[in-house]
Amino acid sequence: SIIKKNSREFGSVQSDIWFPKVEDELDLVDKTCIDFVGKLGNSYPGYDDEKYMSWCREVRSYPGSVKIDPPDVDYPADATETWNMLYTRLRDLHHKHACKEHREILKELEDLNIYSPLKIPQFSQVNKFISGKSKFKLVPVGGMINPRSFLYGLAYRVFFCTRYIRHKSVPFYTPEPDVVHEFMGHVPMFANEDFAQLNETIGKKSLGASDEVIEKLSKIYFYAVEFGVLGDSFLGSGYLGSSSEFQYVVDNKNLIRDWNLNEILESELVLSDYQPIYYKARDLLDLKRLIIEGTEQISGNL
Ligand code: TIH
Ligand code: FE2
Repeated sequence: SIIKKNSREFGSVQSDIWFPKVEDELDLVDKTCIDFVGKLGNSYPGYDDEKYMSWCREVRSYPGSVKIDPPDVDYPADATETWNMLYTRLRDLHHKHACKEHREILKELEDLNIYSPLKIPQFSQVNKFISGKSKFKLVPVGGMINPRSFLYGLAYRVFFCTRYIRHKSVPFYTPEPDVVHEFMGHVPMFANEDFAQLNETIGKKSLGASDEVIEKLSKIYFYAVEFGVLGDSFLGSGYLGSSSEFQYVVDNKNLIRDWNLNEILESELVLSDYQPIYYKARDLLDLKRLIIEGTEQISGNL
């Protein structure tokens, strides 16, 4: 189905670095992804499972566009089984520990039968739901896309999103984003307008920004959205989709510190293991305020 185009345009932003001035130009961004298969070689989970690897290659290669939803993915039985097993484990953790905004939307998605342990959600249905709530939409990419392009998407309320699933042999933690991470971690919060604004704020500051500012924005995004904590409940999509890291952070509250921009900007991102430190805000509005202030500070507008 053709999806509604948003009316954002950023033609007045001045920079020598190319960036999309209107939403359609998001189709022209560099879609280069981290090559985890190349990096890990035969220790990549599923490396010897030829059927799985060729299925993943095909799903990854679909050229996504902001103009149209992709056709539904045909998930093999193995994939749905992995989803079912992880969904069942995660749902329990979510009920107990996820922040209330996330929990409420997950319930709504289940009531509408968009989410179920029995089938992996499809972009067509999810986009209809979240675009009706916050105008955010998912656009498919082949893996963990480079940070600049990823942030450019957020400025237009576009979330570049993967569609393959981790291999069944190593299900509880993966360094790579996949449908479990996206749908159990990220997607529900896009139905929340404050969260949408928080993401859009980070995205707008990235348009035509220097590499240095992109790196700082990526760190803010990472510690807020991927691994953030709200008071004593949990928001970060990085662990909300990983049953092992979710349990780990719940059991290790001593690792959670108050939000500290300077510390965050000095830290190195950990992409392939549990986080050594997590940062918390009081609640979602507090986090949004911290993001607005933080992003203004680093892009020199304060
Ligand atoms: N580690 C996460 C998981 O197992 O679901 C995946 C990712 C977190 C952050 C980026 S990808
Ligand atoms: Fe993510």
